Amino acid sequence: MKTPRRPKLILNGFWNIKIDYSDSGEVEGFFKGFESSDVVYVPSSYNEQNPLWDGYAGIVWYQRRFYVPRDYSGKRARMIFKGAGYITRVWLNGIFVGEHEGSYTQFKFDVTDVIRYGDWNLLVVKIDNRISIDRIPPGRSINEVVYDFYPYGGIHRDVYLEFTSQEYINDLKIITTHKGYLYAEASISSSKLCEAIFRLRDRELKEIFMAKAPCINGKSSIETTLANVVPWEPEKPYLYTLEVELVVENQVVDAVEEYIGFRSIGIVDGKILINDKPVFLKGFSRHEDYPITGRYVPGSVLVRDFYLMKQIGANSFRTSHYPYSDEHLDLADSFGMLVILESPICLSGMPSNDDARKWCSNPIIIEKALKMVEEMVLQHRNRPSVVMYSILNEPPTDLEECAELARRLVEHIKKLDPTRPITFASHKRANDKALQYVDVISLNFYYGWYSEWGNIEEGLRKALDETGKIHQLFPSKPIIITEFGADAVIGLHSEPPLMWSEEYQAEFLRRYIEEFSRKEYIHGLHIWNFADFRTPQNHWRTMLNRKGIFTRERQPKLSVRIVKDLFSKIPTYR
Ligand code: BDP
Repeated sequence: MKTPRRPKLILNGFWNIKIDYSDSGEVEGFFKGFESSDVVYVPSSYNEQNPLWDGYAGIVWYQRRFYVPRDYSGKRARMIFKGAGYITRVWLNGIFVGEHEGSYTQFKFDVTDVIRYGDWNLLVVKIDNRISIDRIPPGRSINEVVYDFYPYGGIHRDVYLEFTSQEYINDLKIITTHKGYLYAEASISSSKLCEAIFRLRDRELKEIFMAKAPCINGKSSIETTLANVVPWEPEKPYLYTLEVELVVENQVVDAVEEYIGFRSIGIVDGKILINDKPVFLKGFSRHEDYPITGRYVPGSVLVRDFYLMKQIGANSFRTSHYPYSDEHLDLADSFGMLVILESPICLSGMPSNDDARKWCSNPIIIEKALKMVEEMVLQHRNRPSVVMYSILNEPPTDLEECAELARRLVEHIKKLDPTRPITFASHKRANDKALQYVDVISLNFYYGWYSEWGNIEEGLRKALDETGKIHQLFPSKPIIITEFGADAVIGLHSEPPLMWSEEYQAEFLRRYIEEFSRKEYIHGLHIWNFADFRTPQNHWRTMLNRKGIFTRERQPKLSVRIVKDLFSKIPTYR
């Protein structure tokens, strides 16, 4: 939900920071304000902003002062964090206002009664980014995590204060089809009689539809079917604006909006249908990763990423391995990307079956996992670009306990949003007990890299063989290859193509794309990865995971030309 008409105080910028190695800050009263001349920039992870903080995953305190003009008093004030973590605890003027767990979804605290109007305010934030087995995703220490990406911490995304009247619109839920069906529902906080005005505007902001609906039990909704809408398509991502105004006692007291697209998704006869047409998802699994800014990718870099993806002929990506920022997904909506939105539950390298069983059946973990997928769905469910949810990455779902966790996640999301198919990225092949629960099967393959190394043809044969077997087990479920790739260090060349050279990566991707795109039961190919990204330190990484076809700074490797040539021959609809 977008709120351009609401007044805001942006709290990005330079803050003070203090590292709290012994977690003594709460006892020592840091929340009332602490002494420190160290500086950190928001939004961005803290780790790379000072070499001394690199390699630290623990507790840090952030603080800043800000002035709130007197004009805002009498309004309702909420402080919004678009993404911070892993655990964020917040104090305003020494008073605790709330806590949130998880780094990749937004959270809000009502601070109306704590703000000093016409005065300076002190905001203190405690970030707890300790790595532990009971967190999502789990780990033991900074270099011993079950996932292959650097555990950045901090206030990664924007922070601001937003003001509304006492009566306001809490949330919007929108459902459309490419045939012009529109359902829009506003959740409303108001104890007074009220109504909402829904207005749909085209790209030129011309009003093409208007309806009013009363507030009933905290909601106001409309349902209609419009003639002659322009559908949202990957090749022509037409966006309309839906504005909703809240009217109390004949006054418009709040207004919000959403960019919406008319599009439908379906799974029929083993195919993925967008607007009733079978689609092929070609693109990447990505990361939000950039030098120095860490888990925050600046808008200008995102724009470059989208142009690069488009120029290669990609129409799709997966938000591996966590929900991406609103800016990132806004661009996906406007560039026509078909997005698989993935939860932060990444379990690639669970140390042992015993650990995995305990983790998957722990009621506290299950509750957290359900909450995290719920927050992800509620934040992004109105986006035309989001065409599928991925609940997990590489879970040990050959184990009953983990398959049961997958089943519960599917059940929970289906209740929140029955309109989108669900998948997860599987690596347990035919032993995976959770494939039965999902609409689309997603498989990750590294044969020819982690096994059959140096022998692409042998690896490819194995990958094709295993995929064929899974297709036979689930003939009505579309299959996507959500990861396949090989590391290449830019500038390393070799004839014949040897591992780690640009040639080996290019050859690996060429052969996988050629063979898999021929199979009629394969409906998508996502290369691992769009760009190189930072990982924990270990003996199988050269600081970065180098499976990007672009470097971390977004410069092309040899593969880019090969992939572009192959992707451009695969039509979006087929
Ligand atoms: C897969 C994981 C991904 C890794 C990749 C790799 O899903 O997060 O980065 O392997 O090893 O298993 O490159």
